[in-house]
Amino acid sequence: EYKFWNTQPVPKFKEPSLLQTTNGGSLPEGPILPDAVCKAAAKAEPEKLVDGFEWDLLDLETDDGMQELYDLLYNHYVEDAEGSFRFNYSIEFLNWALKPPGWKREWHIGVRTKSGADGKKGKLVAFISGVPVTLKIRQKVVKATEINFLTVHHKLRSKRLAPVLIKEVTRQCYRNGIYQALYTAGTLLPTPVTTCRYFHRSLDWSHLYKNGFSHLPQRSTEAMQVRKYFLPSKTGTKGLRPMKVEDVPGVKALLIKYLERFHLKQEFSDEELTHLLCSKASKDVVWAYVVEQDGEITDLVSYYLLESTVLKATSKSTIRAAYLYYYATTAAFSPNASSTLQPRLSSLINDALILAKKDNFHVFNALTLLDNPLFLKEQKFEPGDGKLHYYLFNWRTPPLGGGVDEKNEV
Ligand code: YNC
Ligand code: MG
Repeated sequence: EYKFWNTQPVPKFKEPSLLQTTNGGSLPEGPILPDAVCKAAAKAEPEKLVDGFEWDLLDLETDDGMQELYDLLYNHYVEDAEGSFRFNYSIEFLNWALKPPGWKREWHIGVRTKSGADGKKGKLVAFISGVPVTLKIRQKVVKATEINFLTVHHKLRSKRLAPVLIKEVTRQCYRNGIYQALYTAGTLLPTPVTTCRYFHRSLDWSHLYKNGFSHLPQRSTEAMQVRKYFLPSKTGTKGLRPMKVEDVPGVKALLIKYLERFHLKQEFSDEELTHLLCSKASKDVVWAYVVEQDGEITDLVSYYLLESTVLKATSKSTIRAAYLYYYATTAAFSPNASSTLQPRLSSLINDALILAKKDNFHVFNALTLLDNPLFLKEQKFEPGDGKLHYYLFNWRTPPLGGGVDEKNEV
């Protein structure tokens, strides 16, 4: 069990430090391995791959490089447990996600079959990526990497290539002076800092039903289901409009203040927030809206587009899903927040549903994080099968709370 992960600087399941609150455990919050130890461990060269394969840093500034990565993920990236759907990250999405301010080519790591006698590059068969991120974990600010898009070609599965990729991205982080990482996975590994459940809100129930994503509940009819998820064509919040670059300072102040209550969050510069919410790169990937009242930004809501391929469809079919992304509202800071936050958020999310429906999204997804449990039920989100575990690499902290195991369970 966990032959690889047991060798890595991650907390063991149920180690004393994680029970700090109950037994006053002795291990301190912070790095598991000191920076100097990591630095010394980082060799100058990557581990040698088995015969027939070689390392290659992808060039994601060229269309060919992007297309190659897109094709690998399209055919081999994350599927649901039944193998009915597979994420279809668009080239625009990958361009946005993998090249935020400060991105490094050394963190776009590919494995290829060896180039032929003609010198032509071999086929891309595996990938792992990292992007720079500044985290605030409780009171500590930590420069880290966000690891994502770990993929191994179906034919090379269960051959222990994943640990080799993880060790290589770790080496590349250590050599760049980064000793911590954040990552999420549907797979349970030692040891999540929190676990969230996915919730889904149908926007086009008929499409979801036809493609095997939604089921017809007993004692319901197709017409009843469609009616249940009906949405008006106009949004309700006064002053709601698309976010502009000029809104960045106001949105940043609002978002930072809103996120204060949570134990794990990202910190961003103006440049980073612009990239994430309203840049050339985020166009056709992220939809961000603000509410402006008397020249002040009082609310933010955003979502991103991620399609899934319907694998069991007879003809090419996709599900266009909106994923709830950053949001914030001044209602959270009001002295009577306990009564104003819930209704404000619920109407803000209802507007997001209306806007997404207009843009032909089929479903709206959200996790049980932030204040989401306050509106999920009222806005007709239903729990899915999937869970998402959040992990920190080389950082020890007591469980962060939130997620499915706590008050956030809906
Ligand atoms: C996973 N998702 O437990 P043990 S999420 C991490 N994340 O190790 P093999 C994973 N580890 O148990 P396969 C993992 N899935 O023996 C499996 N593992 O200790 C562990 N799927 O390796 C597993 N993408 O090569 C086991 O397995 C070992 O051929 C087995 O490859 C796995 O991006 C995988 O779901 C996931 O392409 C690549 O199944 C493959 O099965 C695949 O024999 C479809 O590996 C796509 C998919 C995962 C999406 C993601 C986050 C990845 C985080 C990686 C960890 C980063 C650590 C921080 C590094 C930077 C440090 C600094 C600073
Ligand atoms: Mg393998």
